[in-house]
Amino acid sequence: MTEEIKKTGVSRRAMLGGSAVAAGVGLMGAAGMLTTTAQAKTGAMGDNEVHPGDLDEYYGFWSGGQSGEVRIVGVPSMRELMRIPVFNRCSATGWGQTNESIKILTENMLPQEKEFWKDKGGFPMNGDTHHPHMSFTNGTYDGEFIYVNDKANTRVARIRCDIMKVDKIISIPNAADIHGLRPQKVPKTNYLFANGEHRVPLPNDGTVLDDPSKYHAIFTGINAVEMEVAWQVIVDGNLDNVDADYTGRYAVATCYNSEEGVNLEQMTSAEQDWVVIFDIEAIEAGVKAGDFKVYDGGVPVLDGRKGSKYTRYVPISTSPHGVNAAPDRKHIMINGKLSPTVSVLDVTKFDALFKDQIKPRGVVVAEPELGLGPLHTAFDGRGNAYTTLFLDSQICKWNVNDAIRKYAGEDVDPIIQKLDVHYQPGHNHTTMGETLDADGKWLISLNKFSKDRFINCGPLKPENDQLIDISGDVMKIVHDGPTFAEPHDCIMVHRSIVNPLNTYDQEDVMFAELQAQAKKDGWDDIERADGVIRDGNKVRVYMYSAAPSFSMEKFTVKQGDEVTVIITNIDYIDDLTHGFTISNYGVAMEVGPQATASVTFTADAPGVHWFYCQWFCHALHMEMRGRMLVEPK
Ligand code: RUQ
Ligand code: CUA
Repeated sequence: MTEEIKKTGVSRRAMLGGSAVAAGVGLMGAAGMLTTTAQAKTGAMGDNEVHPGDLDEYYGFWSGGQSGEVRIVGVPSMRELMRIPVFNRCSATGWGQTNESIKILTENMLPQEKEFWKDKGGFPMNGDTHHPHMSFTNGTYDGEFIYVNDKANTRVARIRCDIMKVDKIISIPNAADIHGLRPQKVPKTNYLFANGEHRVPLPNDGTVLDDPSKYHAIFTGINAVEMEVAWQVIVDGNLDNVDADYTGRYAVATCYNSEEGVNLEQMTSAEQDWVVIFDIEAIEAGVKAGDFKVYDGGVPVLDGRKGSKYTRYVPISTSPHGVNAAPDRKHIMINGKLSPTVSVLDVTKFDALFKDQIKPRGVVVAEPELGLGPLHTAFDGRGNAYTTLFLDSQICKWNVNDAIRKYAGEDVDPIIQKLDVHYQPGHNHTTMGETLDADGKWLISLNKFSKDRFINCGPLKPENDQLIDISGDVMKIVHDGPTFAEPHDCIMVHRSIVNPLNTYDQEDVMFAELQAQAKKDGWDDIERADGVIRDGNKVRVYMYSAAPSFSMEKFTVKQGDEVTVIITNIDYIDDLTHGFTISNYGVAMEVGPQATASVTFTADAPGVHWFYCQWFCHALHMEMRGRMLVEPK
């Protein structure tokens, strides 16, 4: 037993200091380990090692930044487990190439976007993901969906957590460049709140150009169930980050450009910017009452500029950035960025603010000075907050109640510890910290610069995601995790909440269209669809795959035919993914166990073209191939 305790790292300090309960849990964990192998052996002070064969305790969902993807990272091991293509083109899975993914990428484009992309491949192939967030029920994660923004092309996507694939992508009309994105937390995620960061004319059709006074920033409420824009609100200034409260009634967004400037000097000239508080019920009532205009996309656009009943503007020192609702249900942190402060708003005062019973600044109940460049704040569920200090390259741990007492005039120092991180942190996150179940075990600091922390890979350096143990009284860095382009933000979700499938369900809606087509083409069961259907110059090639072969060893088409290959993987065991690549045709896709996938291309090049399975699936995987014979015209 002593040996086990040492391995899990239940330290003498944890045993003796403050938390007998924590030590008890640690011991239970150690005892449990003797009988179970496949469980997380971590969580005790300072030990993030997940031994070979053991599993992580948390799913981390990481934004992939300019790569346009979302990644799954095991926490605390910090092992990258999977990449989910979202707005990017993925060579491994065929995302952006299969008919199924192209449908998702294009079906909700705006008419003018369709027109713009018509001769450019049909849709953008880049994205800039910042903020992945899971759907909530009653203030905590429910394991259903991950939502993520695309700042580069003004879109929002949804990932299904049962298969870890995107099922919806929508374009946001009227707004420019979605940055802040947060789900409603209570009673459940009915809305996603999305900030259009940059101000543009409304409509942005060229009638207004170099006249910034006519530009607008747009706050969007998305119906998260249907994935449709429900309404939009015009605001003064621009919009940066957003969070929803724990009553379900309000959302709060930061504004860093109250000057409405278009260059750096103008944007930072005022001493005061603000946060905008949105009253969701009032907005819904305004929509019902018809108090809106319609521009692009046929969605109601309400006027939420100063003086509107839908919003309140709370002055905050210049250029606030992150917005973080605390798990105490009551406080929302506004991170100062150019001001060394975090402003603490009290949500229970918002009703009075909207009734004009108090002044806007009356909702501020603390404003501790923490250090230079506060960007984002995380929580441990024990009353402490952790704020990234970008310029100081530190995490500042502080006590929320002490900050409130100090603001009220008491002589207390809310700052508990400052920890150097490496370097320039943006977001930070705690395990379950954006929910009511914040458990205070781990903190991640997503550092923008890694400089000297890794061997030199050339002028472009990785970011550095540092894992920090916050389970004890003192923060301690336990791991440096290099990452590529650029995880602005992440969440860490206890693994008990996320339950993905091991194989696809053949009845899944995502296969419905292919199944209907197969029926029309004469097969009752797509699992047995095997043959070539010609329809003018359109050719549909059906086959199924079972390791190590495709049901079809060759098929023949004519040069110029539009060929659709539809493959069902009838293997039903875990981890048996096949693929379909046609050489020198730029065609490749993943076909997961029990999945059907399809790809369409024009058979321009005559001759013999081998197709092969590109996911190693069997000892005879190299032999899993066949020929496409293209007859010349
Ligand atoms: S926001 S740190 Cu999108 Cu801070 Cu990047
Ligand atoms: Cu099937 Cu490789």
